[in-house]
Amino acid sequence: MERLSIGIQKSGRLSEKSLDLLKESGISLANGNRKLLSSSQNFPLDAVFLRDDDIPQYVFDGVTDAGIVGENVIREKSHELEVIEKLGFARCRMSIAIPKGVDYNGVVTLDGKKIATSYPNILGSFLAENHIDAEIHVISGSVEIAPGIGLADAIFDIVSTGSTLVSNGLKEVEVVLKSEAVLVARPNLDPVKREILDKLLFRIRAVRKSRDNKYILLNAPNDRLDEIINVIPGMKSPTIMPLAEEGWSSVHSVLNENEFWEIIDRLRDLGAQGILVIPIEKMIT
Ligand code: PRT
Ligand code: ZN
Repeated sequence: MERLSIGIQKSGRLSEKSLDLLKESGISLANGNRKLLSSSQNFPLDAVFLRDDDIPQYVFDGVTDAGIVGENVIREKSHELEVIEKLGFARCRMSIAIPKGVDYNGVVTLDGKKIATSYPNILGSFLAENHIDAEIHVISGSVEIAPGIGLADAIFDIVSTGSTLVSNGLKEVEVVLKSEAVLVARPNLDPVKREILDKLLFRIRAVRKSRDNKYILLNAPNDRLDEIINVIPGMKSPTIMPLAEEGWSSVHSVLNENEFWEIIDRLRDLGAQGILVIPIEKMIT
């Protein structure tokens, strides 16, 4: 029986959310002790636990068939991998930052400067595209301290909240890349593995969709029913059932997380009562 192997970060910012996603997709992994490899008993998938930087190469070489890794790492390693799906977690940006007291007048400010980074390829392409001649100084950790100790004039690194930059006296001046975790696969997987990957993808999409949506139940006075239904987008159209109490109906539908509070407020204004909001476990549309 063919199985699909997938590279997962062994420990770090991606590990837990990657495993959660597989778990919510109904794929059990015996992973108590984080061995190198864990085989699922209920889905033809083997998880291989790796350093995130190694995942693109492993997938490219066919050591694993697929992987979950940050787009930033994929771009830096520049292998020909197929990005199957963006996964919506580990969001960050890759930016250039300079000491906060230094004036910035666009990318030309970087001409002739020394920039410290662990991502020389992404930075190199950005500088080349903008015809900037700067020196790239590769360091592997704690890039943010480089300007403070006189090692570089600027840095290029991952930014999330920006607090690391602030606490090192730096300001973000160019966002070069936005990144999030992605599911990647080797191009030209054999058809059986491709089929397993498609099944996995179908489940991942159902899980992600359900996370974005809530099931809503409410009681509506019949004379405002049309207005209330207009406010609720729903998957198709809402389910409406008469209540035992004369003149009232029960309305069931699905709401997107993003528009949730606004819609709830409008529903209350229209006289909706007994509003219940329930998480959706899986959503297949
Ligand atoms: O051991 P291994 O090599 O597997 O892990 P790692 O240490 O290389 O990576 P890890 O676990 O730190 O990050 C994995 C991936 O998470 C990265 O490749 C990014 O795609 C993503 N990610 C998301 C981040 C951040 N957010 C993040 N904030 N990776 C790193 N950071 C660091 C950043 O380097 C900087 O030092 O956090 C600091 C900035 O954070 P703020 O919030 O202060 O701006
Ligand atoms: Zn790493």
